Amino acid sequence: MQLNFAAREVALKLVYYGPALSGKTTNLRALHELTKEGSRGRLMTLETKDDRTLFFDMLPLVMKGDSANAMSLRVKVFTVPGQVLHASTRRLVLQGADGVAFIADSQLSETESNANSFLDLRDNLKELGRKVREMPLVIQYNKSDLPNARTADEILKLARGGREPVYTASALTGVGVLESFFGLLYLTWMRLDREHQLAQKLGIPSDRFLRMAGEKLGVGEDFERLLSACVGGKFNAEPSP
Ligand SMILES: Nc1nc2c(ncn2[C@@H]2O[C@H](COP(=O)(O)OP(=O)(O)OP(=O)(O)O)[C@@H](O)[C@H]2O)c(=O)[nH]1
Ligand SMILES: [Mg+2]
Repeated sequence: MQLNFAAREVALKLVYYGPALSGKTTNLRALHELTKEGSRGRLMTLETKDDRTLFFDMLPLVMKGDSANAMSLRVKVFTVPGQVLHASTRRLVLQGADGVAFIADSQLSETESNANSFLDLRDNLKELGRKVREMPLVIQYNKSDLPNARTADEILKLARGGREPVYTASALTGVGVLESFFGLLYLTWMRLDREHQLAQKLGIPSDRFLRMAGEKLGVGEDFERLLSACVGGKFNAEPSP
């Protein structure tokens, strides 16, 4: 997080992590589509010819304060390149992250690459002197539309076995994209508020945060619904370590 009182701005960094081809870039494209012009900047993507991210993607979002004196919230959403060979780039992108969305591939055949990528996330955080358990984290099972995807029952079992909010998604059509994003944004906000009294600094009470963020991003959604859209239906904003 960066707090810049002179510019009246708080900047957060969210990172979409996960194995190659799980749909991280696709999530960012959908997020870009679903947010309104004026609150979103240009989506930067850098890909090779087969949809593979070479370095990273980045989508800047801004939630402007209501008056000249009010603080604005700027969120930069990054993706890492999932291909194994880009390990050092992933660590670079992960640096300074305030929250992570782990985009897993729902296909049963991808179980091992999901697990390997999660270990890679843990190792990279460790290298940066941070712990995966202490990072605001949501898990998304993407590509749920594919025929060999895990069933809802299987994902529910996985969700019950962990502390993090879990979402199912089909990012190609935008399903589950906002739910995962706002889940992560809220989790990150709650954490930073506990550590840095963000609500007080920005003058936004935490119970109004999500609604405000949604309005500024032009997302006309019922936020109770967004939060309860995680697998199992109960959003845990303060997962205990
Ligand atoms: N059927 C289906 N295909 C998807 C979905 N999400 C992404 N894809 C496809 O999967 C391929 C890879 O998607 P990307 O978003 O580029 O994957 P990535 O995670 O950014 O991959 P790297 O950059 O290599 O790490 C593309 O052809 C997408 O169109 C989904 O929900 N369902
Ligand atoms: Mg990509």
